[in-house]
Amino acid sequence: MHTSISGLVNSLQTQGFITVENVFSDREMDDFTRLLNQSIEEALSSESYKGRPTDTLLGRANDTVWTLWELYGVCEEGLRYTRHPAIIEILETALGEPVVHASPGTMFDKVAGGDASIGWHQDSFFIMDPPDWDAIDVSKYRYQFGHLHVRPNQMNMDEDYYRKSLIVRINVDEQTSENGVLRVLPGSYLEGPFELHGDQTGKIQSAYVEAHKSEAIECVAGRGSVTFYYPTTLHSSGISTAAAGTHRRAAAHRMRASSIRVPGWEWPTDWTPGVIAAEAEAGFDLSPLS
Ligand SMILES: O=C(O)CCC(=O)C(=O)O
Repeated sequence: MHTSISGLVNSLQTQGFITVENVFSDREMDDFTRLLNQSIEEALSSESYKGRPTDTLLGRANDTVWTLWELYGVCEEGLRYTRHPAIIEILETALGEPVVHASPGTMFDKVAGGDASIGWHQDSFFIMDPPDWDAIDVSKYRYQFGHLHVRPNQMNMDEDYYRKSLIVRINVDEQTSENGVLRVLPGSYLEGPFELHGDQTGKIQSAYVEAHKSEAIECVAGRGSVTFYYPTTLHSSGISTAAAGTHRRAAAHRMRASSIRVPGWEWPTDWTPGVIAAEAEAGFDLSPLS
């Protein structure tokens, strides 16, 4: 890598995000695209796919498929792309210890003609299980694929747990201003979750966005690059105005420091990568990085 790992991590900790170009070769991204297409086609061909209802597994934008939830749970062969040595090294250096999956990931595809756009938000939840399902009111949480999305004000935070986890976004296609690139507000992750500022209605976050939106950065990135960001980095993305047929795929998952424990909650144990620390895999073409 041209830039040192410590330089990258320093920039990540200052800005809240970084993009590392040329992590994957075109051949690797061709293969990942094939796996993603195969999962979507297989899911579309029946009402449920690998135990998940297709209509909740796939999200639509106009007549395009724009999200594939539970990405690495259903596209098992794609998991190896999360094990690239450079990805694991950056995560372990930034989080200071071995890392495990905090989410099975989602593929986001801004297909030209789709109307998918996302307003400014933080990814301020953890996917967790209660020790006793009968002891909680499930309606107070977002329930998805057998687990709960637990928000910062629904857990005891004796430190900012969101600084102990990072989103990894594999840019399977080029990300451009025209095709619905991810936008971020640099440094916003340092605010922590806005809900902990007493912001139950979103007003404080909106005021922050208004004051800082002129500083927004478009994460324009090449095919095969990887963007890392802290979950409380404010981010958004507009619709694609690119030429017909253009895809803008990105595969995003969250990794956490393996030692974090949230009092009163448990990490899901039904998917091995959420339990066993990730190790770098061999077999990647490391030449694009050198
Ligand atoms: O890929 C996108 O356009 C949006 C992704 C996003 O908002 C998220 O990962 O939370």
